Amino acid sequence: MKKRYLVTSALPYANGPLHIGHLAGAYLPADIYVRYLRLMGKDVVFVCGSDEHGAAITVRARKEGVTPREIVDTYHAIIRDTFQKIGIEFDIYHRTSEALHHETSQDFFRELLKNGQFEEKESDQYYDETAGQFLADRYIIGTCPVCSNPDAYGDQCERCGSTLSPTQLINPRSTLSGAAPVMRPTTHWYLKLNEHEAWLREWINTGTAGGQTLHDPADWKNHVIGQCNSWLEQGLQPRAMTRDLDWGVDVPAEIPHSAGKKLYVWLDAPIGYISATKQWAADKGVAWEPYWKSDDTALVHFIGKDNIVFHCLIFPAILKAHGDFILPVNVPANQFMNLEGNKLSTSKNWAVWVHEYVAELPGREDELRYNMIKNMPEQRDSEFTWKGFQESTNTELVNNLAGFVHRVMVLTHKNYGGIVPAVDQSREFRSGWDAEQTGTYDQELHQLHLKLSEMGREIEHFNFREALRILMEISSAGNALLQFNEPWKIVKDDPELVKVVLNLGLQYVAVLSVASRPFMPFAAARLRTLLNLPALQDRQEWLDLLNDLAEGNPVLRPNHALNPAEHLFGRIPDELIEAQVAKLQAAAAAKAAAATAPAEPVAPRFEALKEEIQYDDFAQLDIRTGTILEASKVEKADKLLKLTVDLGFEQRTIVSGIAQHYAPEAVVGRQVLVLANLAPRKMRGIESQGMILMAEDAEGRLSFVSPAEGWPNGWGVK
Ligand code: B3M
Ligand code: ZN
Repeated sequence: MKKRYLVTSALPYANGPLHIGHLAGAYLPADIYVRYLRLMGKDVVFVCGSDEHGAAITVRARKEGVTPREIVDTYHAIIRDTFQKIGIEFDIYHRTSEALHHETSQDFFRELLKNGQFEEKESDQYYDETAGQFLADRYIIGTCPVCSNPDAYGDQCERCGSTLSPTQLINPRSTLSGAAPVMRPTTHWYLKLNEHEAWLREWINTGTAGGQTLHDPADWKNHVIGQCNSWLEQGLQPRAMTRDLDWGVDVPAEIPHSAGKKLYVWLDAPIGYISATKQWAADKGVAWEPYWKSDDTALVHFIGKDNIVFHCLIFPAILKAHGDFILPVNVPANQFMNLEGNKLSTSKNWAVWVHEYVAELPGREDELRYNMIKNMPEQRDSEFTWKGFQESTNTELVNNLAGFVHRVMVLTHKNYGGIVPAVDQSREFRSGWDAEQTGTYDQELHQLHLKLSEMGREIEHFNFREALRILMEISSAGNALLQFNEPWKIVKDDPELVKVVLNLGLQYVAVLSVASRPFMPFAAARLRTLLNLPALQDRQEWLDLLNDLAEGNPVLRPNHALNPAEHLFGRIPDELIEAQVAKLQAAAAAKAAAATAPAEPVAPRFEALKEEIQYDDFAQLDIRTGTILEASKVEKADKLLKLTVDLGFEQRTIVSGIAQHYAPEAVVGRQVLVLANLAPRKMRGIESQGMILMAEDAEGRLSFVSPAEGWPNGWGVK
């Protein structure tokens, strides 16, 4: 094992809530791994955050008739709270819209450019003349050349699953205006991925890079290596790392031709892991560099299978191209989880939403976690069913685990007043691990040690299903220990044997109270309370337990007083399951009905009218016609342009928040309306003498309001 760990989970797009597929794919496995590492006393940082850029966000904003900012603010908060409620414990949950992230990814861009990693290339891309903008792949729909679906997207056909490029679409049209897009030349920066192909191939297949062995490929999942190799076989092509968009991280302003260009979301998002680490370190007052630049750190990316090439080929190429960053030691991607016989689908509303689950089944977070881990799609796709959820809860958690814990606790209270009995360690009994075998106290502790180490090894190898199985095996063996020895029958005849069996049973429970924490942190905490043991603090308690068991030391000492017995889990009744299945079907049916209904034009969301004013209030505003003579970006303020405006009788300096909508060169010569009697104010050290009037729509787009062409400057607006 390494000294230090930096663990990441894929940054969820802040364009919708989380469903169980997300949870099972990239978050639960990471959470288990991290909790285990902490219990082993490792230095580990677990980072995640919202991915707030890219077409995923702007498409959603358009659909809802709100700004991208409103979308990311809403879903960032929902997602962050959902993680917290379901017990996914990041050290930091950051966001890619933070200034620190913009700066970090811009620095990466500069460094890559400086290192000669980019080529600037002109190409023709679809442009919507009505909307006045280049079209991201998602903004173009047309007929799929493979299956003739009339509504295929520029990057993918959702009906037949083909990966497409916009030029393959038949009769393409813009989703912005409905118009047929035209081809226009545009320049972008392309990462020369072809130059990284050779070392990536070697690294993926042998774990060696630059003559150094970095990992053992046998530890990587076959499907991960397989997907990488199928990409590598096709040959890596230079890939555009910038886009013509109005939402995202700006290409640094000092770079020529950067106006209106944003970083490609798959360049900025993974760098989000680094920004998050930086923020965490700054908050803690420690250095972030060791987590990203030191060979004794293990970097592990948890993701779903649709993100494999980005994390195993493109991001490593970016890290290498930058220089002095480490590469991931593993990318244990999961496959997909299906739901009740069908693919999980946001667009069809076929999903179990985690925020709804925690609201509707409060206190049952671990039951969901348990079922997800038991069915985790580690090597192949798996399936969630409500029936299966009910069964795993009722038979495994209630009957096996909770039943065992309750029986030992109740028997100890009944016979020994809730005090751990002292035992004669030489007594033999029937072992819970094998009905045919006699056991001794020492042997049982030894067996617990073996099982606990086995669990740890499985977790270290990302075999979480297997680790959970062993956890339940310990509980089953505890039950068998009671069943085979029947302490309730012999308490009169052989009290010494009863003491041994109950004392041991309690040691099992104590082991479970530590070993269950990575999987079911809430139940683990309840177990600690039942046993009257201190809450786990992630201070190497798993490691200490291993050492104690190896030395034959019981965890609970004789005379330790327990708390009253309580049920650890409650049964899931049929009604609850039936209601959830009905809800799922109703939601999907409603969605399907809405999709086939004739499309209603989306009513724009107009702002509410402001309070009524009198003419005199208006007459106080002195609005004049003017022309912009000069324009430049304001340093370190990505929203501001500094303008010189001619008002006919004088020239004014005006700082205007339009930089994200207009490049400086595009506004020079524009005729505008100026609020000329607004009190001057300083912005970024520049005195702004007035305000340019702009129209703003629901998406936050801005437009100049101009007088008729050729109108003279300096005249009033009434
Ligand atoms: N936002 C894509 C996804 O949710 C994504 C991952 C970014 S990880 C750097 O599939
Ligand atoms: Zn198709």
